[in-house]
Amino acid sequence: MSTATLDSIKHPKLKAWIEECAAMCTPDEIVVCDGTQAEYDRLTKLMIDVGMATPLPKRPGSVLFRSDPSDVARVEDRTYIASKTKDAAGPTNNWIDPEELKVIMRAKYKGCMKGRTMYVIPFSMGPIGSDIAKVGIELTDSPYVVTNMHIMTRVGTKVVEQLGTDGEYIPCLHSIGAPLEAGQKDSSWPCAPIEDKYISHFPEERLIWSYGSGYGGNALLGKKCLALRIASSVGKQEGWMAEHMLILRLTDPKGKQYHIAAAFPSACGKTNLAMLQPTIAGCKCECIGDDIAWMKVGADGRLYAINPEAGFFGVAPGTSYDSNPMAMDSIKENAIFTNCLLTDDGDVWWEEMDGEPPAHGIDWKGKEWTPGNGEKGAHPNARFTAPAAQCPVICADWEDPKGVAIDIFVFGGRRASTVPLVAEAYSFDHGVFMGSTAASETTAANIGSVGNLRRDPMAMLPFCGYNMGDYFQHWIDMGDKLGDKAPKCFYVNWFRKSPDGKWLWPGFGDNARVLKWMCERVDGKVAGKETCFGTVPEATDIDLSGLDVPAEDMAELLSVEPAVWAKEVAGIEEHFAKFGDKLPARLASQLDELKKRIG
Ligand code: OXD
Ligand code: MN
Repeated sequence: MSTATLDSIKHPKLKAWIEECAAMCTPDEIVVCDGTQAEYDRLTKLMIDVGMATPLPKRPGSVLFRSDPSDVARVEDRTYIASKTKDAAGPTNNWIDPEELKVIMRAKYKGCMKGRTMYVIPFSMGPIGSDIAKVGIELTDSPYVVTNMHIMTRVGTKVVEQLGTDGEYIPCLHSIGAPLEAGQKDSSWPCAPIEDKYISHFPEERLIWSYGSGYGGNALLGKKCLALRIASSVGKQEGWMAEHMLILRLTDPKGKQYHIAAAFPSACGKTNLAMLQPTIAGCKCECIGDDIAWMKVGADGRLYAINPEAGFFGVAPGTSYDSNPMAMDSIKENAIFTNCLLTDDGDVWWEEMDGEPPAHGIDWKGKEWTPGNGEKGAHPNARFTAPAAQCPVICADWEDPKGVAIDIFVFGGRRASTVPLVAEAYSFDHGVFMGSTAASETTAANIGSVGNLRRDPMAMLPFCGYNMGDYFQHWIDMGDKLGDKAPKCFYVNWFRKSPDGKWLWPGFGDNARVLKWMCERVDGKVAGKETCFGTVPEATDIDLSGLDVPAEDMAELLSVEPAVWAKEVAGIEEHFAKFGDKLPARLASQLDELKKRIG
């Protein structure tokens, strides 16, 4: 591991910030991370030696962690946007006055790293040196965070070099909030109780302070905190977009490429779609990113997207060779698993993995487990962390700093009823309307109840760092800027069920059939049927070759019932009312248009 000390940092402002944080948090030592494999290996060994991590002989270079049962997901209730005014944070964020929050958090940070090491992680979101990339510096007392950040971002000395003596960086302070007294035995997942956790963003200062959690987006601060909450606010100011979107490339049988950026709420199959393997002949899909897209208008007036991340932090349960073979192949080695079941032969397992469940294992809580004992083997939000480069279908040019020109935007969510398999928006404004009214049944990616319908505009509800009314306006402004080069917008619902509760659409690789229809629409090759929701395909225009979906299921999947939509309007009105005069007039008129189409 690097033994670099603060002396290696030649950036006076950065050094002063680190020293100020160290004086507050009082770690026993400070280590500046160099991002090398040796550093990764040494930290992993350290965590194995103290019993935090379990090596997995079946997966070379991989380890398993079990978190504290109170620290298993993002904590939206404890996530704050601390802008100067409440209005700047808007009605969908938890707002608190920045100075008031700093007083509370400084008291928590005081001495919080006692008995621990403060790691300084210099990281780049996006290829180092690219003009789209942004540098962050995370200070953390969690070695688990360091190894995860190694995979999820580009960490290293090069980032510090690139900063020089006065480069711009986003300061990210993180502590698990569990100081160690001399002689005190550490727990295998130290963290603070839920009511002491704070995941705080100061968008005006471009600053992140996180305290009390060691899990995922609460702690790996490059991901949700920087690349979405802070970046969305920076993007609004600078005229670009930071979105909760996967990016994929579809190549048709003639070799024509289409780039698709798709927004779905957490744990709704973004990673599966990002790595989709088409079940139809001739179409090829490759992955560029599975969670976040940063998009800027290029010199040719088109919208170019990069994946700012370097790895996948995917939901494990439900991932299998059936649902996502490419993810399964990405995690054969050099992966970190969190809250999965440990099998007796040193492998991991989770619900809905291929084949029979193991006869025995140790569950995510560290208890003996057997199938049918009434407990989940893996937590529903158990995760794998794996380098994107290990994905067999990662695009050869996924790190091209220029990015890829987006042809298609897709919005969606989990809806058992109401929303058809796919619909195309009538215009970019209508696409923004579809995205801004997107609704989905809640999942385990956040602590809270699962299965309730919530409006999750552009899948950004937990991730927009400013007033969502202004965010909608930003989308409309970007559409105006892009004009006829704007991506075409679609809405999908892979999760529609029959009245007796059976899935109507097979999903996964068969979703390529829907993507194919979208590409044909972009090229003006197929007609569609106008409905109050949008243009839906004729059942015969979806390529169903080799697939056995009964005609009545297709009819149900593509049906849009005006009477059902009339009820949906009430929910949309309630949702829009939250934004008061921040609701763009053009979205209000889109709602009027929808009402007129319903009749
Ligand atoms: C994620 C999430 O981890 O959206 O990507 O929760
Ligand atoms: Mn996500």
